[in-house]
Amino acid sequence: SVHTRDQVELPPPAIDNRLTVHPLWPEIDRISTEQIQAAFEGVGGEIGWQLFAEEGDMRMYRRYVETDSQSGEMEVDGMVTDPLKAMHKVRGVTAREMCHYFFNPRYRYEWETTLETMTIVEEIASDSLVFHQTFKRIWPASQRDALFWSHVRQSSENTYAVTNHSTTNADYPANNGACIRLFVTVCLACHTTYPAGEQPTRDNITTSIAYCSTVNPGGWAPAGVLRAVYKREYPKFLKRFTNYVVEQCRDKPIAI
Ligand code: 18C
Repeated sequence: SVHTRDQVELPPPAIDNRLTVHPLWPEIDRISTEQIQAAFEGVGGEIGWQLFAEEGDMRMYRRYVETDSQSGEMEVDGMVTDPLKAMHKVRGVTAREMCHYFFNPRYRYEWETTLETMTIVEEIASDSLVFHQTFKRIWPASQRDALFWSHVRQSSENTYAVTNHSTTNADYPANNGACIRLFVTVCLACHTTYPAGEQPTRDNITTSIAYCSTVNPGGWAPAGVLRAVYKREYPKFLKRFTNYVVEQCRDKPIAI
């Protein structure tokens, strides 16, 4: 069959064989499966989720969690590691397209406003990469960096997800220079629907998005500043990213 260059690079519908023989495969598979399941669970039945941003179809919830910076145990007046859960609905783009733009490093600088630098540390497979990123510094805290694997997969029909999770690499040691290493677990899970009996088109598809994120700042950061930053940055990210994907897809053939 004939593929355009762009179609070949879309998230593959099945796990890439090169991933399943990589040392990180068991961890990538386990954490991705857990994260995708949790992303679709919603906030309805669970206690402690607090709505903090709402705009159109977008809802953002957080849970207050503070942990001890040494042991990672829960603690009062510790380091802020509030989990975030966001729900959104976007018309005119598919789950696969959403995940393509989130996963593929070629587009990252176009929608990710917190970035200072991004390096591809390892290409594990077509569906899995390892990244090193540095972020813009927030006064008065030290600059942060992160090292994480990123994996995109189809999890069921019309459902794709990207999971990012911190890892280590001897060539990128933590806390050895200007940056403090932060730890991140992020999942963008997307599910596309369209009317039964119809073919999917830009005019009849809707994609539901669940974005979950837990960031451990990795060292001291003032709690008030940190909560103010994420309260501003998460809504900004999700609006900007989804608008970006809608714009990119507008005149392209649909990729379901
Ligand atoms: O998921 C997102 N992006 C992915 C691709 O980049 C990937 C990234 C994960 C890293 C998230 C951590 C970002 C920390 C940024 C800190 C600096 C922000 C500077 C902004 C000021 C201009 O999965 C989208 C990610 C959207 C990020 C929203 C911000 C979350 C902030 C969480 C707290 C960070 C602690 C920083 C410590 C210093 C604070 C005083």
